[in-house]
Amino acid sequence: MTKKLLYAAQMTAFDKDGNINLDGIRALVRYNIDVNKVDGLYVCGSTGEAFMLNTDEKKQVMKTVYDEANGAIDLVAQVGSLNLKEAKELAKYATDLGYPKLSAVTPFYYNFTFEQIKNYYNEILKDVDNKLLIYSIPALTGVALTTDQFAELFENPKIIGIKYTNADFYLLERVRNAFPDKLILSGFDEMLLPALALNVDGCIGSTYNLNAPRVRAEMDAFEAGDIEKARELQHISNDMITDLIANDIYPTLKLVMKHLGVDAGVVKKPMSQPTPEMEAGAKAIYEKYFK
Ligand code: NGF
Repeated sequence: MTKKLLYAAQMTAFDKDGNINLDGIRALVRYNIDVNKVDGLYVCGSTGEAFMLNTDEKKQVMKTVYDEANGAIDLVAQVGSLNLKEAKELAKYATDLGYPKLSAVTPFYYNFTFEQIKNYYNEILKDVDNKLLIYSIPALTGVALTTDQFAELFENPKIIGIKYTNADFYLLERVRNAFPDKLILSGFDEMLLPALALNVDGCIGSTYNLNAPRVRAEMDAFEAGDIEKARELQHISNDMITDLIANDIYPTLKLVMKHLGVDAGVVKKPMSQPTPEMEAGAKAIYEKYFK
Protein backbone atom coordinates (compact mmCIF):
# COMPACT_ATOMS: atom_id res chain seq x y z
CA MET A 1 0.00 0.00 0.00
CA THR A 2 1.50 3.37 -0.96
CA LYS A 3 1.45 6.23 1.51
CA LYS A 4 -1.33 8.76 0.98
CA LEU A 5 -0.19 12.19 -0.19
CA LEU A 6 -0.95 15.40 1.66
CA TYR A 7 -0.73 18.70 -0.23
CA ALA A 8 -1.55 22.12 1.19
CA ALA A 9 -3.24 24.57 -1.16
CA GLN A 10 -0.72 27.38 -0.85
CA MET A 11 -2.07 30.73 0.34
CA THR A 12 -0.86 34.02 -1.11
CA ALA A 13 -0.04 36.73 1.42
CA PHE A 14 -1.21 40.26 0.56
CA ASP A 15 -0.82 43.62 2.23
CA LYS A 16 -3.87 45.82 2.92
CA ASP A 17 -3.59 47.40 -0.54
CA GLY A 18 -3.82 44.03 -2.26
CA ASN A 19 -0.13 43.82 -3.17
CA ILE A 20 1.47 40.40 -2.87
CA ASN A 21 3.83 40.02 0.07
CA LEU A 22 6.69 37.76 -0.93
CA ASP A 23 8.09 37.42 2.61
CA GLY A 24 4.67 36.27 3.81
CA ILE A 25 4.53 33.70 1.01
CA ARG A 26 7.98 32.38 1.97
CA ALA A 27 6.93 32.11 5.62
CA LEU A 28 3.84 30.10 4.63
CA VAL A 29 5.95 27.73 2.53
CA ARG A 30 8.42 27.25 5.40
CA TYR A 31 5.59 26.44 7.80
CA ASN A 32 4.13 23.93 5.38
CA ILE A 33 7.49 22.22 4.99
CA ASP A 34 8.93 22.46 8.51
CA VAL A 35 5.84 22.19 10.73
CA ASN A 36 3.09 20.71 8.57
CA LYS A 37 5.48 18.33 6.81
CA VAL A 38 3.31 18.26 3.72
CA ASP A 39 4.24 16.19 0.70
CA GLY A 40 3.59 19.04 -1.65
CA LEU A 41 2.01 22.40 -2.36
CA TYR A 42 -0.71 23.36 -4.83
CA VAL A 43 0.27 26.83 -6.01
CA CYS A 44 -1.98 29.52 -7.54
CA GLY A 45 -5.25 27.67 -6.94
CA SER A 46 -8.44 28.95 -5.33
CA THR A 47 -6.83 29.24 -1.90
CA GLY A 48 -3.98 31.17 -3.49
CA GLU A 49 -6.60 33.69 -4.70
CA ALA A 50 -4.95 33.29 -8.09
CA PHE A 51 -8.04 34.16 -10.10
CA MET A 52 -7.63 37.69 -8.72
CA LEU A 53 -3.95 38.01 -9.71
CA ASN A 54 -2.41 39.32 -12.91
CA THR A 55 0.09 37.26 -14.90
CA ASP A 56 3.16 38.89 -13.42
CA GLU A 57 1.88 38.38 -9.86
CA LYS A 58 1.19 34.70 -10.56
CA LYS A 59 4.73 34.32 -11.85
CA GLN A 60 6.14 36.00 -8.75
CA VAL A 61 4.15 33.66 -6.51
CA MET A 62 5.29 30.59 -8.47
CA LYS A 63 8.91 31.68 -8.38
CA THR A 64 8.88 32.58 -4.69
CA VAL A 65 7.31 29.25 -3.70
CA TYR A 66 9.70 27.35 -5.95
CA ASP A 67 12.77 29.10 -4.52
CA GLU A 68 11.68 28.69 -0.91
CA ALA A 69 10.76 25.03 -1.29
CA ASN A 70 14.14 24.40 -2.89
CA GLY A 71 13.30 20.88 -4.01
CA ALA A 72 12.20 19.68 -0.56
CA ILE A 73 8.63 18.77 -1.58
CA ASP A 74 6.47 18.25 -4.66
CA LEU A 75 5.02 21.35 -6.30
CA VAL A 76 1.98 21.72 -8.54
CA ALA A 77 1.47 25.00 -10.42
CA GLN A 78 -2.16 25.78 -11.21
CA VAL A 79 -1.97 27.59 -14.55
CA GLY A 80 -5.58 27.44 -15.71
CA SER A 81 -7.12 30.67 -16.91
CA LEU A 82 -9.95 31.83 -19.15
CA ASN A 83 -7.20 33.54 -21.09
CA LEU A 84 -5.69 30.52 -22.81
CA LYS A 85 -2.70 32.56 -23.91
CA GLU A 86 -1.98 33.28 -20.23
CA ALA A 87 -2.48 29.62 -19.27
CA LYS A 88 0.06 28.57 -21.91
CA GLU A 89 2.50 31.25 -20.82
CA LEU A 90 2.22 30.19 -17.18
CA ALA A 91 2.57 26.50 -18.09
CA LYS A 92 5.82 27.30 -19.87
CA TYR A 93 6.98 29.58 -17.05
CA ALA A 94 6.33 27.01 -14.31
CA THR A 95 7.86 24.22 -16.36
CA ASP A 96 11.00 26.26 -17.07
CA LEU A 97 11.28 27.08 -13.35
CA GLY A 98 11.27 23.35 -12.62
CA TYR A 99 7.75 22.66 -11.35
CA PRO A 100 7.31 18.89 -11.65
CA LYS A 101 3.55 19.11 -12.16
CA LEU A 102 0.96 21.52 -13.53
CA SER A 103 -2.76 21.73 -12.98
CA ALA A 104 -5.47 23.69 -14.77
CA VAL A 105 -8.99 24.48 -13.71
CA THR A 106 -11.67 23.57 -16.24
CA PRO A 107 -12.52 26.74 -18.19
CA PHE A 108 -15.65 28.33 -16.76
CA TYR A 109 -18.18 31.18 -17.23
CA TYR A 110 -18.87 30.79 -20.97
CA ASN A 111 -20.42 27.29 -20.82
CA PHE A 112 -17.71 25.85 -23.03
CA THR A 113 -18.50 22.60 -24.85
CA PHE A 114 -16.52 19.49 -23.96
CA GLU A 115 -14.69 19.74 -27.30
CA GLN A 116 -13.58 23.24 -26.35
CA ILE A 117 -12.50 22.07 -22.88
CA LYS A 118 -10.48 19.25 -24.42
CA ASN A 119 -8.80 21.64 -26.83
CA TYR A 120 -7.97 23.94 -23.92
CA TYR A 121 -6.08 21.20 -22.06
CA ASN A 122 -4.31 19.96 -25.17
CA GLU A 123 -3.30 23.53 -26.08
CA ILE A 124 -1.91 24.21 -22.59
CA LEU A 125 0.23 21.08 -22.80
CA LYS A 126 1.19 21.26 -26.48
CA ASP A 127 4.49 23.08 -26.09
CA VAL A 128 5.54 22.01 -22.58
CA ASP A 129 7.24 18.88 -21.35
CA ASN A 130 5.30 18.44 -18.13
CA LYS A 131 2.44 16.54 -16.49
CA LEU A 132 -0.95 17.95 -15.53
CA LEU A 133 -3.77 17.36 -13.05
CA ILE A 134 -7.24 18.38 -14.20
CA TYR A 135 -8.64 20.76 -11.58
CA SER A 136 -12.28 19.69 -11.35
CA ILE A 137 -14.37 21.90 -9.07
CA PRO A 138 -17.94 21.88 -10.45
CA ALA A 139 -19.45 23.97 -7.62
CA LEU A 140 -17.35 26.95 -8.66
CA THR A 141 -16.96 26.36 -12.41
CA GLY A 142 -20.29 24.79 -13.32
CA VAL A 143 -18.33 22.15 -15.27
CA ALA A 144 -19.05 18.58 -14.15
CA LEU A 145 -17.02 16.18 -16.30
CA THR A 146 -18.26 12.61 -16.75
CA THR A 147 -16.19 9.42 -16.56
CA ASP A 148 -16.20 9.21 -20.38
CA GLN A 149 -15.03 12.79 -20.66
CA PHE A 150 -12.20 12.19 -18.18
CA ALA A 151 -11.25 9.17 -20.33
CA GLU A 152 -11.09 11.38 -23.43
CA LEU A 153 -8.93 13.93 -21.63
CA PHE A 154 -6.62 11.14 -20.43
CA GLU A 155 -5.97 10.24 -24.08
CA ASN A 156 -3.36 12.97 -23.75
CA PRO A 157 -0.59 11.07 -21.89
CA LYS A 158 0.60 14.27 -20.20
CA ILE A 159 -2.67 14.40 -18.23
CA ILE A 160 -1.89 12.27 -15.20
CA GLY A 161 -4.77 12.80 -12.82
CA ILE A 162 -7.45 14.90 -11.18
CA LYS A 163 -7.71 17.31 -8.31
CA TYR A 164 -11.20 16.16 -7.45
CA THR A 165 -13.05 18.91 -5.55
CA ASN A 166 -16.49 17.44 -5.86
CA ALA A 167 -19.00 15.97 -3.42
CA ASP A 168 -20.15 13.40 -6.01
CA PHE A 169 -18.90 10.12 -4.49
CA TYR A 170 -20.67 7.96 -7.05
CA LEU A 171 -18.62 9.64 -9.78
CA LEU A 172 -15.46 9.38 -7.65
CA GLU A 173 -15.97 5.62 -7.34
CA ARG A 174 -16.54 5.30 -11.09
CA VAL A 175 -13.49 7.41 -11.93
CA ARG A 176 -11.19 5.71 -9.39
CA ASN A 177 -12.02 2.29 -10.77
CA ALA A 178 -11.92 3.35 -14.41
CA PHE A 179 -8.46 4.91 -14.00
CA PRO A 180 -6.55 2.94 -11.37
CA ASP A 181 -3.21 4.36 -12.50
CA LYS A 182 -4.19 8.01 -12.45
CA LEU A 183 -3.36 10.29 -9.54
CA ILE A 184 -6.61 11.31 -7.84
CA LEU A 185 -6.33 13.85 -5.05
CA SER A 186 -9.39 14.74 -3.02
CA GLY A 187 -10.17 18.46 -2.78
CA PHE A 188 -12.85 18.81 -0.13
CA ASP A 189 -11.11 18.65 3.25
CA GLU A 190 -14.37 17.95 5.10
CA MET A 191 -14.95 14.87 2.89
CA LEU A 192 -11.50 13.34 3.12
CA LEU A 193 -12.45 10.17 4.98
CA PRO A 194 -15.13 9.01 2.50
CA ALA A 195 -12.71 9.87 -0.30
CA LEU A 196 -10.03 7.72 1.36
CA ALA A 197 -12.54 4.89 1.53
CA LEU A 198 -12.84 5.16 -2.25
CA ASN A 199 -9.06 4.87 -2.52
CA VAL A 200 -7.97 8.34 -3.56
CA ASP A 201 -4.20 8.82 -3.61
CA GLY A 202 -4.29 11.71 -1.17
CA CYS A 203 -5.62 15.20 -0.78
CA ILE A 204 -5.09 18.87 -1.53
CA GLY A 205 -6.79 21.50 0.59
CA SER A 206 -6.86 24.94 2.11
CA THR A 207 -7.32 23.90 5.73
CA TYR A 208 -4.20 21.71 5.63
CA ASN A 209 -2.18 24.93 5.96
CA LEU A 210 -3.35 24.85 9.60
CA ASN A 211 -4.43 21.31 10.20
CA ALA A 212 -1.95 19.07 8.37
CA PRO A 213 -0.64 17.16 11.43
CA ARG A 214 -4.17 16.09 12.44
CA VAL A 215 -4.95 15.09 8.86
CA ARG A 216 -1.73 13.10 8.56
CA ALA A 217 -2.72 11.25 11.72
CA GLU A 218 -6.14 10.57 10.20
CA MET A 219 -4.64 9.19 6.99
CA ASP A 220 -2.19 7.04 8.97
CA ALA A 221 -5.03 5.69 11.12
CA PHE A 222 -7.03 4.92 7.99
CA GLU A 223 -4.10 3.08 6.40
CA ALA A 224 -3.57 1.13 9.62
CA GLY A 225 -7.23 0.06 9.55
CA ASP A 226 -8.16 2.11 12.63
CA ILE A 227 -11.35 3.55 11.14
CA GLU A 228 -12.70 4.61 14.53
CA LYS A 229 -9.69 6.87 15.14
CA ALA A 230 -9.80 8.20 11.57
CA ARG A 231 -13.48 9.05 12.06
CA GLU A 232 -12.79 10.83 15.36
CA LEU A 233 -10.05 12.93 13.76
CA GLN A 234 -12.23 13.78 10.75
CA HIS A 235 -14.94 14.83 13.19
CA ILE A 236 -12.61 17.28 14.95
CA SER A 237 -11.44 18.63 11.58
CA ASN A 238 -15.03 19.05 10.44
CA ASP A 239 -15.94 20.97 13.59
CA MET A 240 -13.00 23.22 12.80
CA ILE A 241 -13.99 23.60 9.13
CA THR A 242 -17.57 24.43 10.16
CA ASP A 243 -16.21 27.15 12.46
CA LEU A 244 -13.86 28.44 9.72
CA ILE A 245 -16.69 28.67 7.20
CA ALA A 246 -18.99 30.40 9.71
CA ASN A 247 -16.25 32.99 10.34
CA ASP A 248 -15.54 33.49 6.55
CA ILE A 249 -12.97 30.88 5.61
CA TYR A 250 -10.44 32.68 3.41
CA PRO A 251 -9.70 35.66 5.68
CA THR A 252 -9.94 33.43 8.75
CA LEU A 253 -7.32 30.97 7.48
CA LYS A 254 -4.86 33.86 7.43
CA LEU A 255 -5.92 35.17 10.83
CA VAL A 256 -5.44 31.73 12.41
CA MET A 257 -2.05 31.43 10.67
CA LYS A 258 -1.02 34.59 12.49
CA HIS A 259 -1.75 32.88 15.82
CA LEU A 260 0.39 29.98 14.63
CA GLY A 261 3.27 32.44 14.20
CA VAL A 262 3.09 33.08 10.44
CA ASP A 263 2.18 36.50 9.10
CA ALA A 264 0.20 35.61 5.99
CA GLY A 265 -1.19 39.14 5.63
CA VAL A 266 -4.79 39.56 4.57
CA VAL A 267 -7.00 38.38 1.70
CA LYS A 268 -7.40 40.37 -1.49
CA LYS A 269 -10.52 42.46 -2.07
CA PRO A 270 -13.31 41.91 -2.98
CA MET A 271 -12.84 39.24 -0.27
CA SER A 272 -13.65 40.61 3.17
CA GLN A 273 -11.03 42.39 5.18
CA PRO A 274 -10.75 41.32 8.83
CA THR A 275 -13.19 42.87 11.29
CA PRO A 276 -12.80 42.78 15.10
CA GLU A 277 -15.53 40.09 15.21
CA MET A 278 -13.71 38.00 12.63
CA GLU A 279 -10.46 38.38 14.54
CA ALA A 280 -12.16 37.23 17.74
CA GLY A 281 -13.62 34.25 15.88
CA ALA A 282 -10.19 33.33 14.51
CA LYS A 283 -8.64 33.54 17.97
CA ALA A 284 -11.34 31.23 19.31
CA ILE A 285 -10.65 28.73 16.49
CA TYR A 286 -6.94 28.83 17.24
CA GLU A 287 -7.53 28.26 20.95
CA LYS A 288 -10.05 25.47 20.42
CA TYR A 289 -8.19 23.43 17.80
CA PHE A 290 -4.53 24.37 17.80
CA LYS A 291 -3.38 25.40 21.27
O1 NGF B 1 -11.42 26.61 -1.63
C1 NGF B 1 -12.09 25.72 -2.10
C2 NGF B 1 -13.33 26.06 -2.85
N1 NGF B 1 -11.80 24.45 -1.98
C3 NGF B 1 -10.62 24.00 -1.29
C4 NGF B 1 -9.78 23.19 -2.25
O2 NGF B 1 -10.51 22.14 -2.80
C5 NGF B 1 -9.31 24.01 -3.43
C6 NGF B 1 -10.96 23.21 -0.06
O3 NGF B 1 -9.78 22.94 0.63
C7 NGF B 1 -8.10 24.72 -3.13
O4 NGF B 1 -7.76 24.78 -2.00
C8 NGF B 1 -7.31 25.40 -4.15
O5 NGF B 1 -7.55 25.29 -5.34
O6 NGF B 1 -6.39 26.12 -3.76
C9 NGF B 1 -11.95 23.96 0.85
O7 NGF B 1 -11.45 25.23 1.18
C10 NGF B 1 -12.21 23.17 2.13
O8 NGF B 1 -12.60 21.87 1.81
C11 NGF B 1 -13.30 23.86 2.97
O9 NGF B 1 -14.54 23.76 2.33
O10 NGF B 1 -14.25 25.04 -2.83
